[in-house]
Amino acid sequence: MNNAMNEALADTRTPWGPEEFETLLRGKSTSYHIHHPFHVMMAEGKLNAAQLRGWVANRFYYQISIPIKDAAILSNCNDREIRREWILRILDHDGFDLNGIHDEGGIEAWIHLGQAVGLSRDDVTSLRYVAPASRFAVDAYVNFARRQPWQEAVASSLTELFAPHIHQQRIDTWPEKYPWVDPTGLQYFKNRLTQARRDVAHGLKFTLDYFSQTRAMQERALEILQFKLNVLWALADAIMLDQCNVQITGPKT
Ligand code: AHQ
Repeated sequence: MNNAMNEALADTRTPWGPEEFETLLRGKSTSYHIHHPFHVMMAEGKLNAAQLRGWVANRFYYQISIPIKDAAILSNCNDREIRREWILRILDHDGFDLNGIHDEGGIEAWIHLGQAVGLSRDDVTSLRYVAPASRFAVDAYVNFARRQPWQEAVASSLTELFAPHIHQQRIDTWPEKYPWVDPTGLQYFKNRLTQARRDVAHGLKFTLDYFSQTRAMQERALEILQFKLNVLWALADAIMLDQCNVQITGPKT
């Protein structure tokens, strides 16, 4: 356990009750990237085809980094019960063949989203269209999970408290705003509606319990959530800058 965590454990102030702590966590929804100008433009149908393609191509780097992030948490976590739950997140993204059940996984579904908006598989998987600042934002999240105590990395995943809203918004708006997009590409967002809710049920229960040992630890959990909200906001900044300056015409290598 690092020094910051030890100091937080020593705090003698009365912690917030679970309801108040959860309300404070959920109150950070105002910083969620659904409010970012780029996502507002997307929901309003104001992105052109190249900008929508650019978003899908850039976000692929986030998608392939999630299982790496989750594997970092597993490698730091000495609690078998937590690992039994957390490993499901890797299977959700990488897919699996288990006891005759095949699941292509979310990374493959995101490649299909790329094809649905007119990118080739290679356009997406080559990462040639991922802006440097997009990589920087995503790498900050993966390195946080590698270096911080696994309990803190669990708390950082709680931006997914707000994810069902943005997934549903895309499912609801793209068919009308972007009718040229093959609707089967939206399957990724549909899958996340249930997966995110399962993830949040587990991550929130753990966070409300573990970080309620002291008020300082609860304040640390809010700080961690704000860090991850900033990661998502910075990723949207990167994509917006990338897509407002340069259309997808040439590789970024
Ligand atoms: O597709 C997303 C996803 O698989 C995850 C995992 C989770 C995490 O571990 O941090 N967060 C997350 C998110 C996904 N999609 C984002 C979006 O806007 O499509 C939202 C993001 C999140 O809210 O953290």
